[in-house]
Amino acid sequence: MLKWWWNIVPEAPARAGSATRAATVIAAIGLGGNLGDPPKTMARALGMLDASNDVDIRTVSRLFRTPPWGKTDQEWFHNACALVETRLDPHELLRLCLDIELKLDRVRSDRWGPRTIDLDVLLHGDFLSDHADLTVPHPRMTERAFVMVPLADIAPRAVVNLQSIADWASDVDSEGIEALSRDGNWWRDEVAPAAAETPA
Ligand code: A4P
Ligand code: MG
Repeated sequence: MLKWWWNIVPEAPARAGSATRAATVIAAIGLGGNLGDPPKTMARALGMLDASNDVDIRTVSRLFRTPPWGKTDQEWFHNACALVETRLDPHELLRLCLDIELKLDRVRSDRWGPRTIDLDVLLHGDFLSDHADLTVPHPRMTERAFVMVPLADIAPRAVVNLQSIADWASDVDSEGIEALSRDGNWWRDEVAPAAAETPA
């Protein structure tokens, strides 16, 4: 438990662009969608992440229904966040997320447009990167209630951009956001163990 907090609340200077392969780190993943059956698709994505040998789901937030942000003329979203323990470096974790999105019929059209599933690497240990292919912390995450409210469920004391996630969550406009589950077990109910899928 302590190790997780150390990993997502860096106490040592972050090394830009570096990550340790051998050790496991805690990463935070944001999930969202507004096409098809988003809770089911998000649950399948979590099941596929957990089925990977290199990723274990540690904690999942409650499931939320959220008003569309950025491009507002589209259906409301479902959103959640998860903390995972992983041996994958940030690039490998992003690749796994993109593979899972493809398997779940993600089609890329408009930026910020409708999607069956979106998996964002929000945080990865103390890794920092501002490269367009992989920006960590995820760009604009602290401005978005659909990220900060679920993330505050599972990592309120983690610090991003000099402020705790709990404080970011109370700063953002969370009007309209509604919790649809009492706890973070919603995804286990959606995916029967027998239907567990592998990512590759
Ligand atoms: N990329 C760079 N860094 C990352 C990262 N940390 N995690 C690159 C994931 N991807 C990252 O992403 C485009 C490329 O960004 C990836 O190929 C990867 O190399 P994308 O998912 O195809 O594009 P996108 O999601 O349309 O754009 P963007 O800017 O990532 O949008 P967001 O930030 O994901 O926002 N409103 C509500 N209520 N709920 C939502 O979930 N989502 C969006 C999309 C807009 N409005 C929303 C929601
Ligand atoms: Mg995205």
